[in-house]
Amino acid sequence: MSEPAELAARLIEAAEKGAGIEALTTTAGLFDVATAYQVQDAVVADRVARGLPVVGAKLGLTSVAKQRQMKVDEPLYGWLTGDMAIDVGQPLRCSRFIQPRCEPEIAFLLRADLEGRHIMASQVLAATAAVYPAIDVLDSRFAGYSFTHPDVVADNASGAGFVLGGQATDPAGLDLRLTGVVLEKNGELVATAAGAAVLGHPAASVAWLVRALATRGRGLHAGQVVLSGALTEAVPVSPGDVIVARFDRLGTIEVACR
Ligand code: 0L1
Ligand code: MG
Repeated sequence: MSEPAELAARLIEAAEKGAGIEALTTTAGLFDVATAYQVQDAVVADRVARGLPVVGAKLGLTSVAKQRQMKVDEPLYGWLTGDMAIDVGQPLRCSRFIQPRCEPEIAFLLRADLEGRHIMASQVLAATAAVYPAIDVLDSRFAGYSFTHPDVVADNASGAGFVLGGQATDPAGLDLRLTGVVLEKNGELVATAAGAAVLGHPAASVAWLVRALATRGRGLHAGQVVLSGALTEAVPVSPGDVIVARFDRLGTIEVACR
């Protein structure tokens, strides 16, 4: 098996060239999830070294449907860097990506640090300044999204971009399990779901992340954004597409692809 830094270099090069590569587990031998997070760390460290700071985190594979599809029973996480943020009203420039996909998520903006092995959803909600409707923009560095669980962990959970909607909502008094979403692509209904699709409760998903980070001596910080996981399947996008996610109570988010 190659060193984590060498595996990370392959992913960084794929992103820079805009060309998908074969799964690392196919071309470089099998590696476990712990090693995969070391590769991810090296990918993210490279971005930070290039002046692209970490601004938050994301969870993936949080729905039972997606876990079954991937034959795993664990979610995964990755990191959001400043260059991934697409402001509300800005277009999603597809040429920046290899094979972009969009999926609707509930985003948490933290007002307090969160760390510890015993954090639960209630503590996540208490540490949250506001929740937002969000679009997670995925872009696997593996051709055709063909990967194993360790591969996609190494690839920073397919993280590529994110958009936060323009409406901030205090989660107090909201039951995010019941927050419905209607996903449309080019005016056509694509999927519907509710917040409970995300590990039973989007705040429980963030709590899982905090506990997972604690096993590595890490945590989340005030001011960071956390994408709690997709409520629906991701939809492929190309120039000209318009993605709209209508959330009950949280508002609507629209992304125009160029
Ligand atoms: O945000 C996510 O759910 C990423 C999960 C990784 C699998 C994928 O690329 O769909
Ligand atoms: Mg996602």
